[in-house]
Amino acid sequence: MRGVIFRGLEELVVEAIGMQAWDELLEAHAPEGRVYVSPTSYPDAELFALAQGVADKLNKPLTDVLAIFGQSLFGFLAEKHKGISSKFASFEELVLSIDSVIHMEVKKLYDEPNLPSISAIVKDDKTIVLEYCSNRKLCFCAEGLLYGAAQFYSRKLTIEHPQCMHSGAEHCVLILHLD
Ligand code: MNH
Ligand code: ZN
Repeated sequence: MRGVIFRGLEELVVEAIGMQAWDELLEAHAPEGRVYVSPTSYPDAELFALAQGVADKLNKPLTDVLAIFGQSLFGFLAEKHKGISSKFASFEELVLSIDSVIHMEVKKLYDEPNLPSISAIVKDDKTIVLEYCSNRKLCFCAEGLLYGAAQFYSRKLTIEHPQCMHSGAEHCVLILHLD
Protein backbone atom coordinates (compact mmCIF):
# COMPACT_ATOMS: atom_id res chain seq x y z
CA MET A 1 0.00 0.00 0.00
CA ARG A 2 1.17 3.54 -0.82
CA GLY A 3 2.63 5.82 1.83
CA VAL A 4 -0.29 8.19 1.33
CA ILE A 5 -2.62 5.60 2.91
CA PHE A 6 -0.29 5.17 5.92
CA ARG A 7 -0.17 8.95 6.30
CA GLY A 8 -3.95 9.01 6.32
CA LEU A 9 -3.90 6.46 9.16
CA GLU A 10 -1.26 8.49 11.00
CA GLU A 11 -3.40 11.63 10.77
CA LEU A 12 -6.43 9.83 12.20
CA VAL A 13 -4.50 8.16 15.02
CA VAL A 14 -2.69 11.35 16.03
CA GLU A 15 -5.97 13.30 16.08
CA ALA A 16 -7.88 10.60 17.95
CA ILE A 17 -5.37 9.26 20.47
CA GLY A 18 -2.24 11.35 20.08
CA MET A 19 1.27 11.38 18.70
CA GLN A 20 2.65 9.13 21.42
CA ALA A 21 0.15 6.39 20.51
CA TRP A 22 1.28 6.57 16.87
CA ASP A 23 4.94 6.37 17.90
CA GLU A 24 4.15 3.30 20.00
CA LEU A 25 2.34 1.69 17.06
CA LEU A 26 5.30 2.35 14.75
CA GLU A 27 7.67 0.99 17.36
CA ALA A 28 5.66 -2.23 17.60
CA HIS A 29 4.67 -2.78 13.95
CA ALA A 30 7.09 -1.01 11.60
CA PRO A 31 10.80 -1.38 10.92
CA GLU A 32 13.04 0.98 12.88
CA GLY A 33 13.22 4.51 11.47
CA ARG A 34 10.26 4.03 9.11
CA VAL A 35 9.10 7.17 7.32
CA TYR A 36 6.07 6.95 5.02
CA VAL A 37 6.51 8.81 1.74
CA SER A 38 3.22 9.21 -0.17
CA PRO A 39 4.15 7.74 -3.59
CA THR A 40 6.25 4.87 -2.17
CA SER A 41 4.83 1.38 -1.58
CA TYR A 42 5.06 -0.35 1.80
CA PRO A 43 3.96 -3.89 2.72
CA ASP A 44 0.22 -4.39 3.11
CA ALA A 45 0.96 -6.52 6.17
CA GLU A 46 2.42 -3.44 7.86
CA LEU A 47 -0.78 -1.45 7.34
CA PHE A 48 -2.88 -4.33 8.66
CA ALA A 49 -0.59 -4.69 11.70
CA LEU A 50 -0.86 -0.95 12.45
CA ALA A 51 -4.66 -1.03 12.03
CA GLN A 52 -4.83 -4.10 14.30
CA GLY A 53 -2.67 -2.19 16.79
CA VAL A 54 -5.17 0.69 16.74
CA ALA A 55 -8.00 -1.82 17.26
CA ASP A 56 -6.18 -3.31 20.27
CA LYS A 57 -5.53 0.11 21.78
CA LEU A 58 -9.18 1.14 21.35
CA ASN A 59 -10.55 -2.27 22.22
CA LYS A 60 -12.60 -2.30 19.01
CA PRO A 61 -12.93 -4.92 16.25
CA LEU A 62 -10.53 -4.46 13.30
CA THR A 63 -13.49 -4.10 10.92
CA ASP A 64 -14.74 -1.06 12.90
CA VAL A 65 -11.30 0.52 12.79
CA LEU A 66 -11.03 -0.05 9.02
CA ALA A 67 -14.45 1.55 8.51
CA ILE A 68 -13.59 4.59 10.66
CA PHE A 69 -10.24 4.80 8.88
CA GLY A 70 -11.92 4.69 5.45
CA GLN A 71 -14.29 7.47 6.44
CA SER A 72 -11.50 9.83 7.49
CA LEU A 73 -9.32 8.67 4.57
CA PHE A 74 -11.82 10.02 2.06
CA GLY A 75 -11.40 13.60 3.32
CA PHE A 76 -7.64 13.13 3.46
CA LEU A 77 -7.41 11.86 -0.15
CA ALA A 78 -9.92 14.43 -1.43
CA GLU A 79 -7.88 17.24 0.15
CA LYS A 80 -4.58 15.87 -1.14
CA HIS A 81 -5.93 15.39 -4.64
CA LYS A 82 -8.31 18.34 -5.03
CA GLY A 83 -7.91 18.21 -8.79
CA ILE A 84 -9.52 14.78 -8.82
CA SER A 85 -12.12 15.15 -6.08
CA SER A 86 -13.45 18.50 -7.37
CA LYS A 87 -14.49 16.95 -10.69
CA PHE A 88 -17.78 15.65 -9.34
CA ALA A 89 -20.93 17.66 -8.76
CA SER A 90 -22.65 15.03 -6.63
CA PHE A 91 -22.15 11.94 -4.51
CA GLU A 92 -23.78 9.81 -7.21
CA GLU A 93 -21.48 11.15 -9.92
CA LEU A 94 -18.41 10.45 -7.77
CA VAL A 95 -19.47 6.91 -6.88
CA LEU A 96 -20.14 6.07 -10.53
CA SER A 97 -16.64 7.34 -11.41
CA ILE A 98 -14.48 5.54 -8.81
CA ASP A 99 -12.93 3.07 -11.29
CA SER A 100 -13.31 4.98 -14.54
CA VAL A 101 -12.06 8.39 -13.38
CA ILE A 102 -10.71 8.51 -9.81
CA HIS A 103 -8.58 5.39 -9.79
CA MET A 104 -7.70 5.98 -13.46
CA GLU A 105 -6.19 9.34 -12.42
CA VAL A 106 -4.48 7.60 -9.50
CA LYS A 107 -2.81 5.28 -12.04
CA LYS A 108 -1.33 8.35 -13.76
CA LEU A 109 0.01 9.77 -10.48
CA TYR A 110 1.36 6.61 -8.88
CA ASP A 111 3.46 3.99 -10.60
CA GLU A 112 1.50 0.70 -10.72
CA PRO A 113 -0.86 1.29 -7.81
CA ASN A 114 -2.66 -1.64 -6.27
CA LEU A 115 -6.29 -0.76 -6.68
CA PRO A 116 -9.55 -2.63 -6.18
CA SER A 117 -12.04 -3.17 -8.96
CA ILE A 118 -15.26 -1.31 -8.20
CA SER A 119 -18.32 -1.17 -10.41
CA ALA A 120 -21.43 0.83 -9.62
CA ILE A 121 -24.91 0.64 -11.13
CA VAL A 122 -27.78 3.01 -10.40
CA LYS A 123 -30.84 1.00 -9.44
CA ASP A 124 -33.17 3.93 -8.79
CA ASP A 125 -32.77 7.53 -7.65
CA LYS A 126 -32.08 6.41 -4.07
CA THR A 127 -30.18 3.19 -4.64
CA ILE A 128 -26.76 2.38 -6.11
CA VAL A 129 -25.47 -1.20 -6.24
CA LEU A 130 -21.71 -1.47 -6.03
CA GLU A 131 -19.47 -4.48 -6.53
CA TYR A 132 -16.08 -4.49 -4.85
CA CYS A 133 -13.29 -6.92 -5.64
CA SER A 134 -9.68 -6.86 -4.43
CA ASN A 135 -7.22 -9.46 -3.19
CA ARG A 136 -6.80 -7.20 -0.14
CA LYS A 137 -10.43 -7.61 0.86
CA LEU A 138 -10.66 -4.05 2.20
CA CYS A 139 -14.43 -3.84 1.74
CA PHE A 140 -14.91 -2.36 5.24
CA CYS A 141 -12.49 0.38 4.33
CA ALA A 142 -14.45 0.90 1.08
CA GLU A 143 -17.65 1.26 3.13
CA GLY A 144 -15.91 3.89 5.25
CA LEU A 145 -14.67 5.75 2.16
CA LEU A 146 -18.24 5.80 0.85
CA TYR A 147 -19.55 7.18 4.17
CA GLY A 148 -16.79 9.80 4.01
CA ALA A 149 -17.86 10.73 0.46
CA ALA A 150 -21.50 11.02 1.56
CA GLN A 151 -20.41 13.32 4.38
CA PHE A 152 -18.41 15.40 1.86
CA TYR A 153 -21.62 16.01 -0.15
CA SER A 154 -23.81 16.30 2.99
CA ARG A 155 -25.85 13.24 2.05
CA LYS A 156 -27.39 10.71 4.35
CA LEU A 157 -26.22 7.19 3.44
CA THR A 158 -26.77 3.70 4.75
CA ILE A 159 -24.97 0.66 3.33
CA GLU A 160 -26.06 -2.97 3.12
CA HIS A 161 -23.32 -5.54 2.59
CA PRO A 162 -25.28 -8.69 1.69
CA GLN A 163 -22.43 -10.53 -0.04
CA CYS A 164 -18.83 -10.47 1.18
CA MET A 165 -15.42 -11.82 0.12
CA HIS A 166 -14.77 -12.46 3.82
CA SER A 167 -17.54 -15.08 3.62
CA GLY A 168 -16.07 -16.70 0.51
CA ALA A 169 -17.84 -14.68 -2.21
CA GLU A 170 -15.73 -13.76 -5.27
CA HIS A 171 -16.73 -10.13 -4.83
CA CYS A 172 -18.56 -8.03 -2.26
CA VAL A 173 -21.93 -6.42 -2.97
CA LEU A 174 -22.60 -3.06 -1.30
CA ILE A 175 -26.09 -1.60 -1.63
CA LEU A 176 -26.05 2.16 -1.08
CA HIS A 177 -29.31 3.70 0.15
CA LEU A 178 -29.55 7.48 -0.12
CA ASP A 179 -32.12 9.75 1.49
MN1 MNH B 1 -9.39 4.86 -3.60
C1 MNH B 1 -6.92 2.65 -2.53
C2 MNH B 1 -11.79 2.65 -2.57
C3 MNH B 1 -11.78 7.38 -3.53
C4 MNH B 1 -6.98 7.17 -4.20
N1 MNH B 1 -9.36 3.00 -2.72
C5 MNH B 1 -8.25 2.28 -2.30
C6 MNH B 1 -8.68 1.08 -1.63
C7 MNH B 1 -10.07 1.09 -1.63
C8 MNH B 1 -10.48 2.28 -2.32
C9 MNH B 1 -11.01 0.09 -1.01
C10 MNH B 1 -7.77 0.05 -0.96
C11 MNH B 1 -7.12 -0.90 -1.90
C12 MNH B 1 -7.92 -2.15 -2.18
O1 MNH B 1 -9.10 -2.29 -1.75
O2 MNH B 1 -7.38 -3.05 -2.87
N2 MNH B 1 -11.44 4.98 -3.19
C13 MNH B 1 -12.25 3.94 -2.84
C14 MNH B 1 -13.63 4.39 -2.76
C15 MNH B 1 -13.62 5.75 -3.01
C16 MNH B 1 -12.22 6.11 -3.27
C17 MNH B 1 -14.82 3.50 -2.40
C18 MNH B 1 -14.74 6.75 -3.03
C19 MNH B 1 -15.86 6.63 -2.34
N3 MNH B 1 -9.40 6.89 -3.82
C20 MNH B 1 -10.47 7.75 -3.77
C21 MNH B 1 -10.03 9.11 -4.02
C22 MNH B 1 -8.68 9.04 -4.24
C23 MNH B 1 -8.28 7.65 -4.10
C24 MNH B 1 -10.93 10.35 -4.03
C25 MNH B 1 -7.71 10.12 -4.57
C26 MNH B 1 -7.98 11.10 -5.35
N4 MNH B 1 -7.32 4.87 -3.45
C27 MNH B 1 -6.52 5.94 -3.79
C28 MNH B 1 -5.11 5.58 -3.63
C29 MNH B 1 -5.09 4.25 -3.15
C30 MNH B 1 -6.52 3.85 -3.01
C31 MNH B 1 -3.91 6.49 -3.89
C32 MNH B 1 -3.87 3.41 -2.78
C33 MNH B 1 -3.27 2.72 -3.98
C34 MNH B 1 -2.03 1.91 -3.59
O3 MNH B 1 -1.76 1.70 -2.42
O4 MNH B 1 -1.28 1.49 -4.52
ZN1 ZN C 1 -17.14 -7.52 1.94
